[in-house]
Amino acid sequence: MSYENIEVRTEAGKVGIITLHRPKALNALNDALMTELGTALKAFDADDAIGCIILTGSERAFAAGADIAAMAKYSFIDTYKGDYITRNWETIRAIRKPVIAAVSGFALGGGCELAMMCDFIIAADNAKFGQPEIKIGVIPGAGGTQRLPRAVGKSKAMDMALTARMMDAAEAERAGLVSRVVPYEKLADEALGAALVIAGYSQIAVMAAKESVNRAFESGLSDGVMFERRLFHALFATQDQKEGMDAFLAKRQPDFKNA
Ligand code: CO8
Repeated sequence: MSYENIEVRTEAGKVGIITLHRPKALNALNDALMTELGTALKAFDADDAIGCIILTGSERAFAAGADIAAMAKYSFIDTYKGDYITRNWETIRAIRKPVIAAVSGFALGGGCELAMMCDFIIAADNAKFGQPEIKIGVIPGAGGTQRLPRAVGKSKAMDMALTARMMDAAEAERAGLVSRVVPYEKLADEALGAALVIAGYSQIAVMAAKESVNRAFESGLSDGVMFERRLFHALFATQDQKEGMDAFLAKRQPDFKNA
């Protein structure tokens, strides 16, 4: 499959890497790009050999937001009825394998929201996060007002959504928006290293862990803990649980079969 707005490759046969590639518009997210991104994500998700996916951009921009030039002409009826802007944005939420966002440069508006839809964010030291939609007369539309406060708390989320100021990588790490910050030159290796670690584990356990952590944002504590417990119980039906525990006791490396 050939793409015009993204680049797609694999590493070590088990990590899928998707690079947003609209350099002239700082990777602004238009309908065509989001369609291609959804197709590529679904293809990696369906590929048994792939254990983890990395989503990244360029040094200057992960993505500077939804494409303002494409959006500017729409009326309320266009957006509400035709769903032109929003229709492709939810695909990433249905991906069951882990998706790591490797963010360098601007992650603004829909770009910040897209990064937050990934499972965790590794940032380069030049990363800048922001929800500046207020400056162009709108508000975040892909979950920014919901995921940002869950990540950084109400005060910082309000500050960013209301003033449109950007948060640098160091502040984003302190606030819990990103899991690690590395120099830009090390970003690709750091993300790949994390992805290879994940891809080395049992895919079933990895998917269960992702599902269970995500449940924390959808349920109360008791329901979430019960959901986790049932998934934990279910993993005892897998060969990988036997293999993982046997290997530990025999002091050898496990050989997971994803079964
Ligand atoms: N959309 C379209 N084009 C863009 C965008 C964008 N979001 N951001 C940058 N570009 C283009 C510029 O127009 C420019 O193009 P050209 O060279 O043809 O003039 C090129 O990229 C380079 O940009 P700048 O010259 O502006 O570069 P600077 O280094 O001076 O500034 C900034 C970089 C600060 C990132 C600046 O470009 C900027 O402020 N961009 C807009 C950021 C923004 O407002 N983002 C939010 C957009 S709204 C949104 O994301 C809503 C999400 C809702 C999703 C709903 C779906 C569910």
